[in-house]
Amino acid sequence: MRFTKMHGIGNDYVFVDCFRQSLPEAPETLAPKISDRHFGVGGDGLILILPSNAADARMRIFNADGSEAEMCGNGVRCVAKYVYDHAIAQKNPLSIETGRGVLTLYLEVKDNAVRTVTVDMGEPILEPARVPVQLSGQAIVDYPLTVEDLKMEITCVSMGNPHCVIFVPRIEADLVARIGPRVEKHPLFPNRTNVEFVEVLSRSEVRMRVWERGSGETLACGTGACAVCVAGVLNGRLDRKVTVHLLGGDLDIEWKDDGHVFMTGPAVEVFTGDWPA
Ligand code: ZDR
Repeated sequence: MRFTKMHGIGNDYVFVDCFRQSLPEAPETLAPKISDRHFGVGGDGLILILPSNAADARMRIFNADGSEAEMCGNGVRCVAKYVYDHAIAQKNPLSIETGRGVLTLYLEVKDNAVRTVTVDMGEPILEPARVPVQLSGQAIVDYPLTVEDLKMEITCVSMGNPHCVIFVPRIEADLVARIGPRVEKHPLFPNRTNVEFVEVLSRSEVRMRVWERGSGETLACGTGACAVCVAGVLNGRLDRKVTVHLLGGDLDIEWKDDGHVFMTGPAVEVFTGDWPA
């Protein structure tokens, strides 16, 4: 099986072009093996690029633990780059079908290759039952939660996949690995959740680290950066246009007045290879 290793600011995935071949085994069992950084190719998960009846291509994402997720912001930019650069569809904008519907992606192309992509990520989902989070109300904004010794306020946003955003004065070194998995698997979240820790630098700039559902700490999370922008507007800490600094680089996020969130960032192809069937 041919694969392509790609990343969006260090959030790296193994991509398989399913237009041209089929998988040697079920993605749920392939994802943990191929994502392993010592015994496999190495990555935060496995992403399949498939034909679609509704768009130029369809994406499916599997976390490193084999669970399937609805959406991946850094991954969908890479899918757009693959689809354009490998001439599956050389359109601009492109449409990609994901677990949260068909998204529109605007490409910045240089020397016939995609460099950066702006994705219309759609409207955030705030109703607790649809995030999902087991609390009541219109939206969960700065809800008090204590995990271990840490008193936090959580804001819950779905960008198709669930996010729990936590603003902190400083992201201490052990915070992500210590608190992240506890929040990911907290009984409040029936589908588990991705967890973002955020330090506000100004109303238009934040630093964030992420604990991803099913993959652990990663260098970046595109849907998470979008959720952080939305959460910061809801709790009054941020303007609608922010730069998010992640361990692997920066993303620009804007929650437009029409309700749609736009994410801009790079997509990079690193290498291709053969996975023995
Ligand atoms: C796939 C994911 N771990 C989940 O389970 O929802 C979220 C990953 C999001 C991804 N890193 C992104 O949006 O860039």
